[in-house]
Amino acid sequence: MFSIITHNKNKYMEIKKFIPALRMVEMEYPEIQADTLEEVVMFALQYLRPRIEGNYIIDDSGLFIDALNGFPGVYSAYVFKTIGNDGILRLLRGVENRSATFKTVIGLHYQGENFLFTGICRGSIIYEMRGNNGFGYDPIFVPEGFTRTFAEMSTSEKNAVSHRGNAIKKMVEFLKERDAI
Ligand code: ITT
Repeated sequence: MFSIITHNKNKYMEIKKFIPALRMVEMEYPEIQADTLEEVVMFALQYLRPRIEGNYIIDDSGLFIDALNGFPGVYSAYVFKTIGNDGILRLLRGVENRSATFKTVIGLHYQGENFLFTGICRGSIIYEMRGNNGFGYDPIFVPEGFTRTFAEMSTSEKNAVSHRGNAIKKMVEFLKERDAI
């Protein structure tokens, strides 16, 4: 049995495509202020250990914009809540370098031990919002080699190239090697 601890239904639906038996648990956990997603995830995994039965996963992701020296990065959730996609587009007004990287760190607690799996997706921030699928920064992000935003893709199309998809594929390989799924 695997649980994902999150409040984000979209995230759950993306990961469930790879692990159909996954269960969503909406429990609060502290997201510490740290310089890396890895530290945030490690702290949360340890915090949850006495509070969750069985194997569980958490996902912490962020959008790192080159021209903003990696901002919003570890602050992506707060920035999305405060200034949103409109705010990011405003910050990038007149900026030519639109390159950005999405990164996901998945923390897995499996049979008493913690493991991290990382995935990235390079791409660029476009000049307006496009598409209604997905969530968060999806309407302003076009992955490298594509012309559509993540918000203009199906969940399967996004999973094939996304930061989260890349992290999950590593975790799935790990679990298959152990006959866990
Ligand atoms: P949790 O309950 O799992 O923490 P969250 O939505 O707060 O859900 P994160 O902290 O991982 O998730 O995400 C940081 C921000 O980045 C948040 O505003 C998300 O909407 C956004 N984000 C994360 N993954 C994304 C993706 O695949 N596409 C677009 N935006 C994403």
